[in-house]
Amino acid sequence: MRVLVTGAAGTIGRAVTLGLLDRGHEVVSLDRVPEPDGNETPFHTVDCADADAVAAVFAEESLDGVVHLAGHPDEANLPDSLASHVLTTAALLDAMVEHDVPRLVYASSNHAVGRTPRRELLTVDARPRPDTFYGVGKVAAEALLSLYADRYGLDVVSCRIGSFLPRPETVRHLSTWLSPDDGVRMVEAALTATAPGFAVLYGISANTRAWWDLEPGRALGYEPLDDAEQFADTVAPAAQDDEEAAHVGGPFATPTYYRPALDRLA
Ligand code: 15L
Repeated sequence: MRVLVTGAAGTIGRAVTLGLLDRGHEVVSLDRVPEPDGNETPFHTVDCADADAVAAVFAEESLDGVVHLAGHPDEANLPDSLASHVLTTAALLDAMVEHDVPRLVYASSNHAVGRTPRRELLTVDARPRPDTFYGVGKVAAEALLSLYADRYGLDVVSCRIGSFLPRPETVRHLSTWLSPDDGVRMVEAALTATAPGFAVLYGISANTRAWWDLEPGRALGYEPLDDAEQFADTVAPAAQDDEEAAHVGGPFATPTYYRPALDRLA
């Protein structure tokens, strides 16, 4: 497939780009930062929230799908969160409709359901329950994906990613880790699954202590091979572990987590 990867210069973007190239796909890269040294793909320096600039990329490139990874990966105020996650997604979806690009894989986040109290394995049917404005942005972006799947027949897979890291660093990560190799497996499965319509999966590795249901991903062909448990001996317990285990969003769901839009009320 010939795939546009947004956020291609970021941590997940670099891993996914190399992984897709290794697996025989072609990648067209897009990021708002300049082309990184060593990049070997066509590269567009474009802010995804700029709908005209996004449309120009689609007019120039022939594409089979989009992997939308761009977006500020942390809490921000509400307008910035909506621009970063919702406006960027809308610009891409509109361009896809206009240019008949049928498939989008979206980097959503566990923080779309992060305020869910952590009890039994969380399914994809859980109600949207964001823990931050970041999570609100992801919920709203998923709503847009659903709208465009229903209205225009696009195939869209929303991957609620856990903790994408070289290796787990905290006790929570032993449940939420997504290894770089599994991240590539996840994206490729979501790109190639037969007619998913609008689908959601949890983007984690096959962690022994997983908090989220892997079956929706498996139904789309995502078979994770790594398990954070192999690193359990290297992860030291910390004072905040219990608090981080209270809700699935971990630190983002704790009472003291940074809340920029409320600063002026303090
Ligand atoms: C995310 O969605 C964030 O982008 C990342 O910074 C981590 O906080 C991760 O979730 C997580 O929950 O560990």
